[in-house]
Amino acid sequence: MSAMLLSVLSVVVTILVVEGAIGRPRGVPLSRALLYQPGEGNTFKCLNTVQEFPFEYVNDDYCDCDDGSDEPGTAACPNMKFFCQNKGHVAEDILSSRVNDGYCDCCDGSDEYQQEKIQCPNTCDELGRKRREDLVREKELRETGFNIRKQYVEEGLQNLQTNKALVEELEKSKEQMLGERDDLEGKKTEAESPEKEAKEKHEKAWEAVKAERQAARDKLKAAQAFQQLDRNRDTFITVDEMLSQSCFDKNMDGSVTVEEIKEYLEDQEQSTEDEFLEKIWPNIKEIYKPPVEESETKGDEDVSPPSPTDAAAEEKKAEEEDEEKMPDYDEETKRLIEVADEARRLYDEADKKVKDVESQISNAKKYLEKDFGPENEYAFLYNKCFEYTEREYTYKLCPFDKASQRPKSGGSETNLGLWGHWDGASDDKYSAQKYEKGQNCWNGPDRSVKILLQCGIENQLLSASEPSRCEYQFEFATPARCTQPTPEEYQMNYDHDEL
Ligand code: MAN
Repeated sequence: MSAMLLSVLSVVVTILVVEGAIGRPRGVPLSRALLYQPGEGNTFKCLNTVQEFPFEYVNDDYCDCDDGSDEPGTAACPNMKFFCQNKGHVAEDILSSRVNDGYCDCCDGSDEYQQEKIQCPNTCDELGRKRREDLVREKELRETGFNIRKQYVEEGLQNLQTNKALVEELEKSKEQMLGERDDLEGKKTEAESPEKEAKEKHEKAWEAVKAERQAARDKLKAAQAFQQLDRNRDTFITVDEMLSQSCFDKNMDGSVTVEEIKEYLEDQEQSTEDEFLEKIWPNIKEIYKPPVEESETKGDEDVSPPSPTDAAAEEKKAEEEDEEKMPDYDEETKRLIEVADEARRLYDEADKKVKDVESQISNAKKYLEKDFGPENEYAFLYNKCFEYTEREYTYKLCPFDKASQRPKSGGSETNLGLWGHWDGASDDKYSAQKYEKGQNCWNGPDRSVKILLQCGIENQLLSASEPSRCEYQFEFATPARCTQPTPEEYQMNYDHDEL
């Protein structure tokens, strides 16, 4: 072919492959346009290899350069990028394999330039308009959120200062309260000592009375037993008289023997009443049962109304019970008790005040110890809870405290985890939180939740899921997460370099 013809052809091909007024081959972004200018002698130098070809080889649908750079606008070279200009919307790179594959990838339709396969309408203006509207909305949302966040920061700072001042103030009051409590404790001890003494004196006297009564009752019982056992009324109790009483069957073999009786009778044949009261009764009083009278052996069918004897017995029993009750303290002891009661009341009151103030200090300190974000912007969420209900469960998040789950159908709440730490990536630590050490999962880990935070104009639990068994993930929107939209961020989006 003559040089003249070649040069004409080259111009024609160049015109064919170059698009736009700036003149660059199809599929090349503006930023790389200079690399696709015909070189000396109308050559193209492959971008990453030392190969060189006539410029008309660019986009001739045949892969010449080993790095594929000669085919930016066709599918000829594998794994290359095709640049869609997408005027009116956002430019993008697509895989070169998608060029002319019969599917519209670029909104400007430039990837399907062989129109016999498919005709792609240019939807960039429409998409661009929608996107710009979305961006305006997003920007507004971020601005609104950021303004709320500013209030949170202010409030967080105020709360921080208030709590700091509160702790100082409470610590001071606590000192004073401790002094007052010590004082009242001294007064209490002072009042309790005579009270204790007087009460003990009264109780001791009562113990003595009780012991005396018991002794008298015992003596009476002993005398009655003597009368019961002395069957022939000769003022002696003999071995024979005792032999008939089954309660003396010491070894419980069914018969009472002389030896058994003699053991109780201190080896004697008989005993006088005095001797019985003094020596024999202590031996038998635990096992002695009065002989059963004829009338008492009657069957159960005898259900006659209580006899006057029964009523008397009841009365006696009541009297005895009354006798068992300690009489009221004397007037002086009562006065001492009253004085001590009042001292105790005052002390308890002061003690309660100390405990209350301690609990307030501990709460305020807990607040101060928490990391509520770089500007305390998350402090606003402390002591608040948020819920999200899905198909099966209602999930609850109380930021900086705990997360839980309860079945919609009723039933108890499951602890999914307690506040652990901030859990975002190292360059964005405050973008996520971790709640951990929740209720153990059967045959699994302790339940835990990761909270992904996003900007929103309201504090809201947006979703809850369980990506892995007993490991949950919540999405939470909050103004605290909104950063100020920078002009650059939105500039870049509106004024695309290819527009
Ligand atoms: C409960 C819930 C579930 C969890 C299972 C694990 O049903 O806490 O979220 O997957 O226990 O056994």
